[in-house]
Amino acid sequence: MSKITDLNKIVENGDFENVEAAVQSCLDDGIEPMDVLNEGLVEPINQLGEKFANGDIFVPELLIASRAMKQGAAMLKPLIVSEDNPSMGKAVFCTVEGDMHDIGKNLVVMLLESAGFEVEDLGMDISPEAVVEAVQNDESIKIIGMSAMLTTTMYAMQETIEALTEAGLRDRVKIMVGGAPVHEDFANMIGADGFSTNAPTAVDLAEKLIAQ
Ligand code: B12
Repeated sequence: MSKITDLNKIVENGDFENVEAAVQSCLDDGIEPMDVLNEGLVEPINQLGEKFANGDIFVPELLIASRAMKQGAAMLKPLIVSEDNPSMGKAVFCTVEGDMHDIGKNLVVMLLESAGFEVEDLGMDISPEAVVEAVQNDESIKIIGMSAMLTTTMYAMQETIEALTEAGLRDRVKIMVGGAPVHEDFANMIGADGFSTNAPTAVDLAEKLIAQ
């Protein structure tokens, strides 16, 4: 079995005690940190998503696998995010109110940081008011990124944009949105400035928005 397959199994089983050793073993074999992240850690989460959708596994299994994935990703972060990148600009990111999915958001944040953006990560289940407060408190914030993974919580993005408009802050920032249920028509409908489907294209989008 390859080292990546070993790591896949460890994440799938939520075996957080062994995840760091398995990540290290991949790195020792010369596998690039980004490949360890995508193929070793994210891929098993995607596969578990299919099993979850089919009713073959349930929330607890997803939760423990997610924890193992996050532990491995935390170990890779210093290898992916360079500290001495020139600043491309400041962004604030969150998963919207009511939503506890943060794996995708964390990946986008990690790649933005590696591309030279400074990112304030507010976390998950973040209210529109908290986003408004973060923008009010820091004039250097140029981009807001919002993630939603549930069809029920994606409308919290719209509420957040409305709250920013009411606070007179909408024109000061560019707003990008993403997450599995989010699509371009929805992004346009709620008045976002951009949308993308994955972390690398999210970086391209942020660079485009900051240049506008
Ligand atoms: C892991 C997971 C969980 C974990 C989350 C752990 C965590 N800390 O994140 C836990 C167990 C907590 C969970 C809970 C629930 N979940 Co869940 N979960 C998933 C699962 C399997 C994977 C999500 C994931 O991490 N994918 C991997 C990452 C890398 O991909 P991603 O999130 O899509 O992110 C990428 C892009 O979307 C994009 N992106 C993401 N954010 C942003 C932001 C910006 C600005 C941009 C530009 C791009 C961008 O870039 C990312 C990187 O490439 C999905 C299935 C799926 N196929 O998505 C279900 C899924 C999202 N969950 C679902 C459900 C139903 C639930 C629960 C309601 C289950 C329950 N009965 O309790 C709860 C809800 C809890 C809540 N209030 O949020 C459904 C949603 C259905 C729907 N239509 O709304 C899904 C689709 C599963 C399914 N098929 O039924 N879940």
